[in-house]
Amino acid sequence: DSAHREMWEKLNLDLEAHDGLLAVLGQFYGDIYLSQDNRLKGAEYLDFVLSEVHGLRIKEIQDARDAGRKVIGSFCVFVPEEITLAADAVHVGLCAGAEAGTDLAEQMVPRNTCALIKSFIGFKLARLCPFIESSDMIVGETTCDGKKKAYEAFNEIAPTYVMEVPQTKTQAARELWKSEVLRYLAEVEKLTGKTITAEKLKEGIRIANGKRRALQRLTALRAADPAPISGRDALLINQISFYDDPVRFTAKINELCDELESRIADGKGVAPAGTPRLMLSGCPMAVPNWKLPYVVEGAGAVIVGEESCIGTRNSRDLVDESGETLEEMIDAITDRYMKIDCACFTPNDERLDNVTALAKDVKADGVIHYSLLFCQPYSHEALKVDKALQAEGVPMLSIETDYSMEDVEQLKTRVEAFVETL
Ligand code: BJ8
Repeated sequence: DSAHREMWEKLNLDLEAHDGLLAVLGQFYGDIYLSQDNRLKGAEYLDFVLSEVHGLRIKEIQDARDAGRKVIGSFCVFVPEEITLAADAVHVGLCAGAEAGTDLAEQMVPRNTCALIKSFIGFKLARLCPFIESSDMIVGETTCDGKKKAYEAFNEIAPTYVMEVPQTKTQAARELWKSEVLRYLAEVEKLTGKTITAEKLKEGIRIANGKRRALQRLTALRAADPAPISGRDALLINQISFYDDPVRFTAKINELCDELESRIADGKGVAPAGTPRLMLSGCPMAVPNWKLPYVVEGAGAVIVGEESCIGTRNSRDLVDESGETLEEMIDAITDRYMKIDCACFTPNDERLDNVTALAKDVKADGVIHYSLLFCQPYSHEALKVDKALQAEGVPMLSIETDYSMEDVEQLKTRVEAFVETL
């Protein structure tokens, strides 16, 4: 409507290109989401949030800014949301999952850069993302080489604060990470003009853990056969967790889980019992990257888990809530984030344990490993994950792709062939 257009204009979006993006997104959403059978009642919340992701949610964020709150945008689950929340700031994810702006992005980063990086740079250059334009601070991090170097370039168009994420899990690495957590806390205090007290941080930890607990509950319920929720909807829930207000999100997802529980009690699901169950593992799928789930669930399988940062890697570990002093809570936050098993770490054997454990927990018949083209860390680990799963008797299909739709038919053929062997 016109109020939204006025808001987008103020944010300096390219209105025409943005209209085009929303039209494509709407079409996609209709084809991939609204066409599903046996959808949950709780999916109305997902449809609403997605339809208003650039509308009402941005309006809320602008209202928060008008009331003096700051907005912090990040690209990685290493940026501690607890600290953002403790300063009464809004924490949003900026990763992007669409091809828009790729040509522009290739003027700033090499062509052989993964689609996720090209997408966020492209969204900025093409003036398409109201979240980037609403951010008072953008936080990058030293994870993979692609991102590290991309933030240097990105910094020229959007000032970017970079956190140094260590590459190992040694004691020295933990010390480095703790000092980075403290440096982030100081930066957030400077940005917001607020002092982060023990009480405020405790509240931030409680809110972030609440969100994780709701997602953990969802993960556990997906072990049921028949699967009570589609992989597409579960992925969307994980994607929305980066955009919506965390307290509202937690309440809505817990309601949705109540609905799942009664479905399971009634023996109902989105696909008949015995439908092949697949788990995805690998790179994050940022909104609106629904390509692979759409292909997989179109091939007669159902997705029952996502081992990725837009999935269990972001919800598996809680921050210990027993700390009372600021120092104790900072230590608890440091330790929780050091458990993240991103492929950027070396060695990263705990990921192999986590993948095999999750595959068992959600009763997956097979795993599809998903790497974005040109993603070194996850492409390498695909080989290790395959071996680890083989040892457990779980078959795996390795897929490398990007955001383009050109390989959809080829992916279908491969996934269908894999599903037939299960
Ligand atoms: S903690 S997974 S969110 S870095 S796909 S940009 S790795 S070349 S996204 Fe990630 Fe944080 Fe790790 Fe998670 Fe590089 Fe690979 Fe691209 Fe990637």
